[in-house]
Amino acid sequence: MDESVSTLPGIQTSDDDERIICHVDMDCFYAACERLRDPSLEGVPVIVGMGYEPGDDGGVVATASYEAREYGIESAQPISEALDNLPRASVMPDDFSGSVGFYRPVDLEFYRSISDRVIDVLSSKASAIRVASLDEAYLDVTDATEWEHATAFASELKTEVLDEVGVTASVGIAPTRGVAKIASDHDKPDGLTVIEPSRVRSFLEELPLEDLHGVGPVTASTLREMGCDTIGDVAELPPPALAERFGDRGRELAARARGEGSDIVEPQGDPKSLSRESSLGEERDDFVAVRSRVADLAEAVAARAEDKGAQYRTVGIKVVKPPFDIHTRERTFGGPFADASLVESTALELLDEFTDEAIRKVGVRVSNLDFAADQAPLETWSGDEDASKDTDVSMEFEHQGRLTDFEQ
Ligand code: DCP
Ligand code: MG
Repeated sequence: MDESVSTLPGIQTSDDDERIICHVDMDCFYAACERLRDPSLEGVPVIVGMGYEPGDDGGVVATASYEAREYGIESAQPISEALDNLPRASVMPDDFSGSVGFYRPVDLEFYRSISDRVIDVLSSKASAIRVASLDEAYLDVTDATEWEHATAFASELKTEVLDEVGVTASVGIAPTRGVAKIASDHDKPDGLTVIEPSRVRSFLEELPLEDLHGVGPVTASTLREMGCDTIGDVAELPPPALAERFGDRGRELAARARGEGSDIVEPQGDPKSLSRESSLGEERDDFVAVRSRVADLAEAVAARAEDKGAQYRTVGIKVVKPPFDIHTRERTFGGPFADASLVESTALELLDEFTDEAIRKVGVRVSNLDFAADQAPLETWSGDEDASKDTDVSMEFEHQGRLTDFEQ
């Protein structure tokens, strides 16, 4: 809980609620990258080998496309074994027919460049992102969606990654990182699985033991000896029995099997923006109350920026009108500053456009953050009309459920 917020009365932030965590994992990532470079590989078995040289049979399989997996080819398998299952194609992919595979050596630099582009897309959708590997990231999307819109949110995220980068992602949304990861894997490839808080236990119940993070073949066989066939069986075991068998790890397994786990997405590096938002109840039709809420949020955001030692150049607001129409407005100043009253007055001016409209949620954001520079003297930008501009980005948020770039 952010102290600077808890001290301000009347503000309920999403920190008080259950968080919405999204896990994104690209499908057969290295093979998907090879297909970007050579579209004729679309639809045919592709095998990417680590330590593999074209025409040779050394190295191991880094990944195989789903077509190749049907021939029993999987990550970490020696290339020589893969070649036994699926001989090397001697034709161009365009002339492909029959049971042959297209083998390619790993090109990490290229895959990294594709990964960066995917991460850029994902970053614009989340208030926090943790990149777990080249093809995998956790996103905190609590402020960007709501449970009832989570499926549409995930679907748009997938479409945007596909449109902008050209690769498919599987997405899982759940209240914890662990369950979100299981969810993204649940329906691969091109998967989309949303597990709302009330469904976590029933979702996990029937899944095989190996779906639980930290359970490999050895742990799975020990659990089977203890009478467990599913994750649900592990959740039912008395925790002391697990602790006796596995020590501290046993307690962790028990918690994971019950769907308990962290919902904190700890971002790498400095955030790109800081924002606070808040749902309105009774006061949604009372514009004086809406203004007062925005003023409180502005104060909270400025305090948070001060805590983090951040200055900002841009102040923005987000207004959500029923049922789910998101509008953002922002103003960028000529130099970085840190001034709570200017955040407040700017946010309130931007809000004026929505005077007396029904509003269900409001937010305030500062962006264009600067963590190093000393504060520029006020005169370098204040009152300088040319240096400040209103940016109307509402067009981006026209249709219902459209995601906002508000919480970058
Ligand atoms: N990788 C690797 N060696 C492994 C496993 C993976 O080099 N033993 C690389 C190749 C993968 C990438 O990491 O493309 C991502 O790993 P994943 O486990 O996510 O596997 P994929 O993305 O290939 O397939 P999936 O569709 O199952 O996610
Ligand atoms: Mg993957």
